[in-house]
Amino acid sequence: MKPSDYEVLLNRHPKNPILTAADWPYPVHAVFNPGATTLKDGTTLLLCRVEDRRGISHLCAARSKNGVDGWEIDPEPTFVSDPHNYPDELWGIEDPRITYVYELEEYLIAYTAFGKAGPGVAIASTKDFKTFERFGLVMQADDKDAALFPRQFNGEFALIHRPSNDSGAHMWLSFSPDLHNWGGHVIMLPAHRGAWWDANKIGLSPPPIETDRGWLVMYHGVRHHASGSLYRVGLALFDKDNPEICLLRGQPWIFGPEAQYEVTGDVSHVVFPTGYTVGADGDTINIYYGAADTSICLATGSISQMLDWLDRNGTEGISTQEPVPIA
Ligand code: BMA
Repeated sequence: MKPSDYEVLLNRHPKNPILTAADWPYPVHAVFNPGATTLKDGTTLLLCRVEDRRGISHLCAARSKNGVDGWEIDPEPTFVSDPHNYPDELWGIEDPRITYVYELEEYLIAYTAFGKAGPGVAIASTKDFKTFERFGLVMQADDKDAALFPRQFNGEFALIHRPSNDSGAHMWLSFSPDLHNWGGHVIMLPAHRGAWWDANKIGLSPPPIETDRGWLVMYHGVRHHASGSLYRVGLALFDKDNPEICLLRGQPWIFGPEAQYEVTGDVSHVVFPTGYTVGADGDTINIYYGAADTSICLATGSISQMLDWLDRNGTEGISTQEPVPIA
């Protein structure tokens, strides 16, 4: 390692991109930003965001024994918007994040519903990724980048989400006794200000990762510059029993667009992780991400190495700066 080399936490799979529009069993424009989970029989399931050739997104399941190749993709869209009954889904559904909730013994999917008011957060549940029950819109527009925790806190479900409002675009936490009624809204992690890679606009990446030391949270930061937006990924750790408490926040980003399939595409310079699976050793983590809003990629890391990196590269506390409105 040269002195100038930085520590690599996520290693890109040599077969990237592992899924593209060309793999689909029906005509689509792009596939990206997949939710991910491991089914009971060990199969990796990706619930992919699929943008059709009108620009409207739906979700489609792809299953693989090894999580890398041999994908079996549903022959038709798996979960589509229902604008007749849910007008908030008029222009499609996007960016699903899957959480297996132990108390319910089912999967909850938090996704972006795109309607006339803008993007909002909706929830659906499923046991088999074949039939789905909708809870409808739970966070009004403008809000996205949401996922549920797999456990309850003091008898309540908890949702991470990212409203954009006069106070900025920060990560928030909300709580609910029944998944329908939400309250107790608090800022979980504010965007930095100024020149930081995660200044002004941040959002959750995959759902929170449960570790012995607390909730490991990957989040994206959006740097706006003259030629567009640059999406990179950072790390933070939150208290196991009270996820409002940020224990450590990494200073540098850990993963950014570098490969050709990340720097060119429909939206260049975007890496956008939305799902993960954990290997049988309990430490290997497979991160599934959208590359340039065009394809689906895989990068692999180690949870213990990420925690160790946070010890060396993180600062304590929620933020060194107060959030301010975005100009
Ligand atoms: C975000 C979301 C993602 C998208 C990203 C980059 O706001 O809409 O779906 O991947 O922008 O375009």
